[in-house]
Amino acid sequence: VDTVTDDMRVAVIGAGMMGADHVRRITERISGARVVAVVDADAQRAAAVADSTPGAVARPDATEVLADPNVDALLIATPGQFHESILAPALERGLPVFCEKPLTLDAASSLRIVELEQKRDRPVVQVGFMRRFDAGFRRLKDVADQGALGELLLLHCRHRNASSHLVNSEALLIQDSVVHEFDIIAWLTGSELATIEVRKPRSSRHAPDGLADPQLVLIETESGVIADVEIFINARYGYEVSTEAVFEEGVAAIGQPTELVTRTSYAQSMSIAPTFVERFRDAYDTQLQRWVNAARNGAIDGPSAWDGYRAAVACEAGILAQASGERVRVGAAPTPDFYRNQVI
Ligand code: ISE
Repeated sequence: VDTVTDDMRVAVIGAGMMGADHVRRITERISGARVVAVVDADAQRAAAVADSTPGAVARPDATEVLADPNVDALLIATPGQFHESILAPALERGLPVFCEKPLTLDAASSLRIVELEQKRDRPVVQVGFMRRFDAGFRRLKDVADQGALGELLLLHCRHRNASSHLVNSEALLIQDSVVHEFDIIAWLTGSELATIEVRKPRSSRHAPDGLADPQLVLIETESGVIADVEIFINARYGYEVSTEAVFEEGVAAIGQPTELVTRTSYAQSMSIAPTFVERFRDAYDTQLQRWVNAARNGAIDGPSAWDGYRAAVACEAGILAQASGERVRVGAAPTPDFYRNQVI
């Protein structure tokens, strides 16, 4: 940490939508950390973010910040295909890391990361599955854990984006978007995922070439819960992540856009978030504050690289299911003890 301000000095790698949002969050909304470097291959983008962040400099690549003794921690917000090449040297150096999802794009590279991490004395990589910090998802998890409505049987999940220009392939739809459901369903049910099947209805005319949108992903857990996930990333009307959970003695629903209801001109309307940045803003804040607090002590307080690995295994199965139309088994390795006492 900075001996004068006592702040953890963070280098943010990737200055796109999420990277820039995290820089603002660290600078303006949470405590105990400040951004000292912003790295992006696009020099203008890095400069634009660094210039509006007191004390931060722009850098063209991660090599320098990885070796800089004045950098205490990393936040990785580049696209997933670049994560491994930053995570590996960060782990060698033992830097605390917050890594946006997905950890990596496939199971083999995620496995390499968790193997490298296990050479350290405890987990140091926290993965950005921010839904686990969302008030609604946490309440749903409490209902499931406390058994107030009996056993959980079914989940109906909707995941809609108004439009998504970055997700433009079948695989990326799974790795970038459905990866959240793989994580949250395993977390909510406290069970490993067992099988995945993907069905494609007729596609929207707003879907990009080569991508069927929407798609229906059916996920069965080892505990026998079935989740149907509608993923629709060109839904046009706004951003919606909502879930209805069916229990033996009732249902519980979260994520309905009810924050602001207006009545005017003989009509009633509710505001809907335009993107995940607004919808999950509080969850992102809580997630990062908890990471900063933990990382200052060399620990994590949230989803681990193992959760990232498990999600990567599910993504591989999901991509196979998407291409084949078959129901595909998800075969993650058993959780090592190293990752067992992570309670989130
Ligand atoms: C994006 O990368 C996210 O992580 C969002 O949460 C998700 O809703 C969106 O579909 C992804 O593209």
